This record gives sequence, C-alpha cells and structure tokens, in this order.
Amino acid sequence: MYVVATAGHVDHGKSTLVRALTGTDPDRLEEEKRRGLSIRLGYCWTRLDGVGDVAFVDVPGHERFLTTTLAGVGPVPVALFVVAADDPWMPQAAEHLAALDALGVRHGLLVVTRADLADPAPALARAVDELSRTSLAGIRSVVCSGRTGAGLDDLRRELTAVLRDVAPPDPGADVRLWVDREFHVRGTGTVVTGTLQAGTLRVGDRLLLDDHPVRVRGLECLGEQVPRASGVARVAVALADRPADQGPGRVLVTPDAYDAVELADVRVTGGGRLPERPLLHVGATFLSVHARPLGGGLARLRLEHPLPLRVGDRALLRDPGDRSLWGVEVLDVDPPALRRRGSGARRAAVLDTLDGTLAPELAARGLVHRPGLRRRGIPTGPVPGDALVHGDWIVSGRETRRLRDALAALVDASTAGVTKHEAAQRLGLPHAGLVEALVAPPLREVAGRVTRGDDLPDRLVAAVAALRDDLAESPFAAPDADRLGRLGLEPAGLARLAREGRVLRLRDNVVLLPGADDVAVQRLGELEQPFTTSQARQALVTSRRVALPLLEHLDRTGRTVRLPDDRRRVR
Ligand SMILES: Nc1nc2c(ncn2[C@@H]2O[C@H](COP(=O)(O)OP(=O)(O)OP(=O)(O)O)[C@@H](O)[C@H]2O)c(=O)[nH]1
Ligand SMILES: [Mg+2]
Repeated sequence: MYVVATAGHVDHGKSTLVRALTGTDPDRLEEEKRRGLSIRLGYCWTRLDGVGDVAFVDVPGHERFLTTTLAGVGPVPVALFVVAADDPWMPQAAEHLAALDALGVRHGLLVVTRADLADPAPALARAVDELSRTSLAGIRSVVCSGRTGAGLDDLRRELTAVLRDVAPPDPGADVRLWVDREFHVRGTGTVVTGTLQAGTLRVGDRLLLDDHPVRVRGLECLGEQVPRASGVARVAVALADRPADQGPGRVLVTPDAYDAVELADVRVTGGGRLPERPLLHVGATFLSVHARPLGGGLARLRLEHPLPLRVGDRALLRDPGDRSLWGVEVLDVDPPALRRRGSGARRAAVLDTLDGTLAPELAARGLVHRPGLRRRGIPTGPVPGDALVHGDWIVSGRETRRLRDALAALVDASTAGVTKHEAAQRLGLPHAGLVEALVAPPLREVAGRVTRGDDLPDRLVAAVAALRDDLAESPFAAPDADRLGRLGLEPAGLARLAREGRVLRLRDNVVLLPGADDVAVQRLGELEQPFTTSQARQALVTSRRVALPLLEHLDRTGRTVRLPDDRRRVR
C-alpha cells in the first residue's frame, strides 16, 4: 500500500480531487459538507494499476486547522500538492510547502486543478518555481479539473509514476505508529488509527501506547480486517488493556525499542530567531517545548512530556503567534547536561560532527552500547578500526587509550593490583568486563586482579593477590609456613617479590604487605612511650613471631629506638 497526503490552500480543490480519484467523499462531517470546507483529516483509498492500493490522507487547508494539517502530513512520505488554476499561490500553499520541506518530503505530485475556471499556466509556473527551492524541487506535475474530470487519467498515470519511485520501508523495523485518531467502538473498545511508516503490526502484538502496555486485538486496513499490516499503511488498531483513565494516545510503539526522550539536540533550519517556547510537531502529535539555541543553527529542546524520538527524525517547530515554521532534524536524543558557561558552544561543535552514523557518535561519546544505539536509531556498525569491542560495548580508540592510561595509573598506585570491579568503579565504566578488555601489556589480569605484568610469572602474581586478601583485615597476621607453602611461595619466589617491593619480607618466612611497617609506626606512636615488646604485640594484634622481626626492622630503618631496658619508643 502507498499513503499520500494532500496539501494546499483552503478551497483549492483537494477534497474534490480525492473524491474524484477514490469515489469517496473525504469530508464526512455534516459541518464540513455545509461549509464546503475540510475540518478533520479525511481518509479514502483506491487502486491504481501498476502500484495497487493507494490511501489518501486529505488535510484541511484553512489556516485555523494547521495543527490537523500537520498531523496528517507528518508521518506520510508522499504529497499531493494542490493549487487552484484560478487562485494562484496563496498563504497556506506557502505554509504547507514550508512544512513539507522542513519534514524533508521528497516524493510528490504537483496538481493544478480547477483548470476549467482559468488558464492553469501561470499557476503552474508559479508553483513550479516555489517548489524548486524545497525538498519537492523537480517533482512531476499535472493539470486537471476535479469538477469536469479532465486530466484525471493523467493524474492517475503521473501519481503511479511517482509512487513507483518510493522505496518500500523495512517490514522488520520497530513499530512507531503516530496516532491521528482515537475512538471507541461498542463491543470492540478503543481503536486508534494512523499511518504506519515502517515495520509490521500483527493481531496479538503487545505494544506500548505512550507508556502503557496494550495488546492488538484487531487490525483493519482500508476497511478490511487483516491479521497483519506492514508499513507504509493506513491502519486502524483495536486495543485491549487500554487504561480508561488515560488521556488521548499519542504513539503506539514496540516495547523496549525506543527511549522516552525529554531532551533532544537538533539542527534547526529556516525561519528567524526561535521563540523560547515553540510548539514541536512530530509525527501526528505536537507539544510545547523549551528551546535553547546552541548557536550555528543548533538547539536543545526540552519536551513537555517524553516521546519516542530517534536520531534522524524530522519534525517542525512552530511559533503559533506569527506562524513561523522551522525544520528540525534530531541529532541526539541522549545529550549530556550543559552546565558551565560556554558549554553550549562546545556542544554545538560536537553536534556539527554527528551525521547519524556510528563513527562520529562513538567519537563524541567515547563509549556506546549496541542496544542503546538501536533504541536511538543509530546503526551499530561499521565499527572504526581502532575501537575496542567487548560484547555489546564499543569504546572509541581515543577513549580506549585514555582508559588504559587511567587503569595503569590505578594499578601503579596500588600494592598488588586492583580487582576488575574496583577498576570499573574508579574508571566510571558501566561493566567490569570492559576492564578485562582494556588490559593490555604491560598490564595483565591474574586471578581477577589487574596488575603490572612485567615478567613476573602468573603464579607469583596470583600469590601476591591471595596474600593481599589474607592481610586485608589484619595487616600483621603474617601467613605461617603452611600457608606460604599452599600459596606456592617458596624462598626463591619470596626473595624475588621482596626485591621487587611487592612484599615486605621481615625474615625468611615472615612476610607482610609493603607499607605494613608504616602502619605499625603509626599505631605504635599512639602507645604510651616507651613501650614493651608485649605492648607492641598487643597493639598490632599479632604474635611474637611477627612482632620481633617487625620491631627490629623498624629499629634498623630508624623509625624506632631500642632502649637499654629493651623497651622502645617511636622516633
Ligand atoms: N469549477 C471547479 N470547482 C472546483 C474544482 N475543484 C473543486 N472545486 C470547488 O471548489 C470548492 C472547494 O473545493 P474542495 O475540494 O472542498 O477544496 P479543499 O481544498 O478540499 O478545501 P479545504 O479542505 O477547506 O482546504 C468546492 O466548492 C468545489 O466544488 C474544479 O476543478 N473546478
Ligand atoms: Mg478539503
């Protein structure tokens, strides 16, 4: 199926053309018929040879209904741009064209209608010229009359040619249906309608309507019940589990596929200076936003309530006061906080590099997670050659180097390395597995600890790690010979560790961690001076086997003085 939205000034003949093409009057309200004016969106469809089903979303042209018009064209990829031969270029023609241009609509057909009333050539020339400065530049055009039917066959043929150029969207894409109507059907319950842009809806699907879980109980496409529908399509979705106390639904999405976005950094095009509180029109909905210009055509938008936005989304900003319009392209839906002065300009410089691909996104963030990328609408590849990949995590080359340096500094500041969890925490990494991935020579990981590898054998690194655990609580409870044996610390190994400053060796098989002597001096300094060996042993919570060589070590290194009566004092 294809979906086409009309656009054009009030009374220029949009609805008349849709009726002529489909045999159905898109103006169904009594008031619409009486006033000869569209007020709501109209929905009709037909079949065109060569392309099949074509659904129309007929929009109102009156300036008062612009919000409805924007809801109609917002999610639709193809425009039927209608201009009256007898009433060339008018304000809402310009306004609708600006909206289509801002949304980046590239597919469309220009129709000059009411050709039975005036020479269509001037209207056609003017419209072609106006379109030439927009995303619709160079589209096909046709002249016809909705009243006499002249030129309608040309219109069908040209529209067929236009639609043949529209690439079909991915049926496997996540669903995001912007709701343009919601109503209650007796016996069925809540029904929402919209233009499904991509992806597939199936009866039985569990989705989220705004934040609330709902189930698809029935699906209707062009007036018929269907078990499934893939975009692009006009769909009516009957929902089960719709909470009664909820406001009108805005958007129906695949669960977990989108972030609930309240802050978005965007590129803004057209118009003059942004007001502080413009309206953001996106999909078929609109809401108030706070706009903070970042300079260089970039801005940060704070949304009044969260929406499932993605990078690359096109939307409109509007100042309802003076009817100005701006185009918006979403660059980042998870931007960092801006605190310090001047951070806006720095942020703008980063935003200028973002183009919806992975490489600049990775460069800007340093570290990304594939599920997060998918939710934000950014491709998860190709991964730049210098990046580090660990499971779903990707770290940029530059951030990898920075983290490796920081990890090395952490290790160097420790006595026997750091655990992965400790390192992850200190480096601000979201996952300890990343530490493992960052370990590269001269660092290495042994028994869950990252240490400086040098050329120490694994068993000695592991033994030091175990020793550290042993001594964590009681730093003077030196392991006995038995424990040293179990750790594989034979005299040669101990000698080497002592030489490299990884242990403090007081006697052949009395070892503590480096720095234990400093702790001892501090504790002994708190005793009444001078103190006996027994008092020292109690203060350090240790045995004579450790206390004696430790005190001798302190004497030798000049930190305690041994008195003639065998008592000591701290220097
Ligand atoms: N003579 C003539 N009249 C037309 C033609 N097309 C539309 N009209 C008349 O123009 C008036 C407006 O037509 P609509 O089709 O309602 O115009 P519209 O663009 O849908 O208007 P809005 O929805 O209000 O923006 C109606 O009275 C139509 O009968 C045409 O080709 N020739
Ligand atoms: Mg109309």
